[in-house]
Amino acid sequence: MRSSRWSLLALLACLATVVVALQARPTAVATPLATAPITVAQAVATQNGSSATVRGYVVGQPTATTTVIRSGYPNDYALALADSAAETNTSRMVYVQITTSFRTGYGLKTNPSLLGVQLDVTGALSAYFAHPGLTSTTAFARVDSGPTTTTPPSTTTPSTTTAPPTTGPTDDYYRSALGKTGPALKTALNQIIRTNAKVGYDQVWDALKVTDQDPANSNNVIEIYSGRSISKASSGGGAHDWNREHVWAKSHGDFGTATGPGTDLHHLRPEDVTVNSERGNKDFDNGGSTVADAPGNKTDADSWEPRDAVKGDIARMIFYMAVRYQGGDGFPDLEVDDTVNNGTQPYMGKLSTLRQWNAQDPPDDFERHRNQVIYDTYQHNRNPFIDHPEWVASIFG
Ligand SMILES: [Ca+2]
Ligand SMILES: [Ca+2]
Repeated sequence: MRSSRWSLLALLACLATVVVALQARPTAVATPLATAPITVAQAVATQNGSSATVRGYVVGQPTATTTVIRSGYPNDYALALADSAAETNTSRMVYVQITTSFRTGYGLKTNPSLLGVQLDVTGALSAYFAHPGLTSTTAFARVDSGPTTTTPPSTTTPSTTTAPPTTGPTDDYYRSALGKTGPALKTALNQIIRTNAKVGYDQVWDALKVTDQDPANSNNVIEIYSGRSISKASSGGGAHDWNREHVWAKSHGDFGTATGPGTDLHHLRPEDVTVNSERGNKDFDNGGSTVADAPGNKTDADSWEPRDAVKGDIARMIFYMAVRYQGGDGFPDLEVDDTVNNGTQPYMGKLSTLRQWNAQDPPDDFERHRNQVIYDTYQHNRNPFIDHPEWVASIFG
């Protein structure tokens, strides 16, 4: 045993040497440092999901695909970089997602004086706001503070804030709900989110092409259950076209496709026509057999279990609908209950399973981006449970 283990170690050591040698030969001669920053023009042209450090000037905050504002910043979530500090054409900008730990230092609401400053930002070259982007960012540095610094340039930053803000970026939006719990929180959130603008059912096609665009392929959307990336142009009624799935089944409350809950983008998603039909109006719960056209999903006679990556997304869509629709505005009062087989009643289950899914699959970038696009561009209301998943337990606990 001992000698065979040593032989294995020796073999691995040899392999490692060969691999290092193979890697070292081509790169040592001509390639610049792997960490050398690229230009914004290069970043715009290289939206393939790879990691890169992009050097550019801060030219504002993107709030929609073709909108970059230069004052009155709403939050610390995003900034735009360009190769020229005077750039105003959004097609020559890259939109940078500012991840949580960098918002205090690089968000424009907190740091408006960053406008015009040159930055190096490291992240993934993939779409943000349905626009060439740099997402899942892992490092920010001011270029004027030195090329190799890894510490924040505290001495060169003109400090206009005396204390770091302890508030979140959407606190203004949720102001009247903050600090509330249970039914009072639900009522306050309903008052905030029920004022949404509404889109017609025909407009949903075009909106989904933006809200659900594949971050890796701007010609495609991602189907919610199957997870497939499919051409935006393949929308329609054919067997494997994509169409408009009502995650809160429209028969549960019988609201149909009239403007209102039947066209509310917060729960409408692209899905394969055949899979959409298999899901039908089933409630959500664990269990069943695998769906042939959408592996990872399961179904039985009375329920549907989506793939793991969207379990929380589904739950938060259902909880949004229950809070947004409280009756009194011409639409049914939708509610979540702890059963399946709800049929045409204005209920959707199963509450205990949906709570679990919300906890096990927290909001991700795709979901947050989608919420922001609906807020910025279409309905001007938010899904509170994507911004505050902990509110599910407070209201539906
Ligand atoms: Ca998810
Ligand atoms: Ca309700």
